[in-house]
Amino acid sequence: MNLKETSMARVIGQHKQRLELMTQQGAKSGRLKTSAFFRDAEQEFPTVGDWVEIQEEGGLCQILRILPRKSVFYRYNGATERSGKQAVAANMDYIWILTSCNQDLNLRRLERYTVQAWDSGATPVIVLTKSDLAADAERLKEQVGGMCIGVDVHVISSHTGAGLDQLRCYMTEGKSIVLMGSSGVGKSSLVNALLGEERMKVSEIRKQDDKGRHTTTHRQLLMTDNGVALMDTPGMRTLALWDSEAGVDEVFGEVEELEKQCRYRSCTHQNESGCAVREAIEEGWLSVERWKSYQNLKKEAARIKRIEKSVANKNFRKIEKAKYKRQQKGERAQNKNILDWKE
Ligand SMILES: Nc1nc2c(ncn2[C@@H]2O[C@H](COP(=O)(O)OP(=O)(O)OP(=O)(O)O)[C@@H](O)[C@H]2O)c(=O)[nH]1
Ligand SMILES: [Mg+2]
Ligand SMILES: [Zn+2]
Repeated sequence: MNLKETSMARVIGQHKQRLELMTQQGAKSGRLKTSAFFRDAEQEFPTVGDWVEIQEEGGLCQILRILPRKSVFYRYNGATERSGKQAVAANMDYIWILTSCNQDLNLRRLERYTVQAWDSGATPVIVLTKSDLAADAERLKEQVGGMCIGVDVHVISSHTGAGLDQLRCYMTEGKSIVLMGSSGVGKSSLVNALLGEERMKVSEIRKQDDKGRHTTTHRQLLMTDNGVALMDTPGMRTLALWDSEAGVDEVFGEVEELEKQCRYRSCTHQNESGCAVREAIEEGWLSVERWKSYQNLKKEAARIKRIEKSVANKNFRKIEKAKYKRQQKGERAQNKNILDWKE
């Protein structure tokens, strides 16, 4: 039995194997306890924002387990993750999806983020940054609002401070907020503006194409004076969805409703008569882009579901194999005992 005292800590940063923790005694380094995390292929690792149980040993914190999460933002990252999915942020209340007014507005990318955000269990909020550079920020806001029904949209500038008060409404004690969006949209600038100090490094975007320089390289959780956790993240190049069928339904509710109104249940929306989808497109209610985006994301969600199943099967087989091996070993040991007894 283990009688050493354990305590709770929050993961505030991640640097390969080493995790940065906020403990009751301040910031400390932590490592995963091997027997708790590396025996079972299905065991997930902690991510930034996670609450964990730790045990201190000679100044080093050993992480024993992840406490239950109230939300988790996953993305598909089959290239590096053993389970295919990567937990990017845990226990967030809000996911601020940033896009800048001076770049081409990419509604499809916003949809993708919003889908995945709804699926995480946190509430998505869209933040249009750099309003000081936009000729007509309000029109952009309308355009975005029309696409993301049920999601709050705010227009802000970290340089002039415009709109920041709207964001402070989300920042009540105990809340956790993660900032996401492409490199250069101004995530770190916004974190600094809200903290009132230059905590995160910021750098100029490239003149030739307005793209960012991937200045922030780690996810980092920072605390404000009034007890709010703000997470800065590196700009993601791509966001591949993970298990987001429910999120797709949430973001494309009106398209799903249309599909239900087609005359035929199995309508392919190609050239059947009484197709509500085609009608809506012809009448201008539904844009072709949004319809295509819906189909793409739906397909992608289904594909990921298949991958998820096959990963689960593979893990299941691995576990069964290990169980079988242990059983055999046990039997051998038992046989040996019998022999011992006979002798
Ligand atoms: N004009 C204007 N520029 C801004 C604003 N916010 C950020 N910027 C500029 O945009 C550039 C990129 O800002 P960052 O905060 O580094 O962007 P980021 O999203 O953190 O980028 P990565 O860390 O690379 O993902 C910098 O030159 C900022 O000064 C704003 O409100 N107005
Ligand atoms: Mg940054
Ligand atoms: Zn149809």
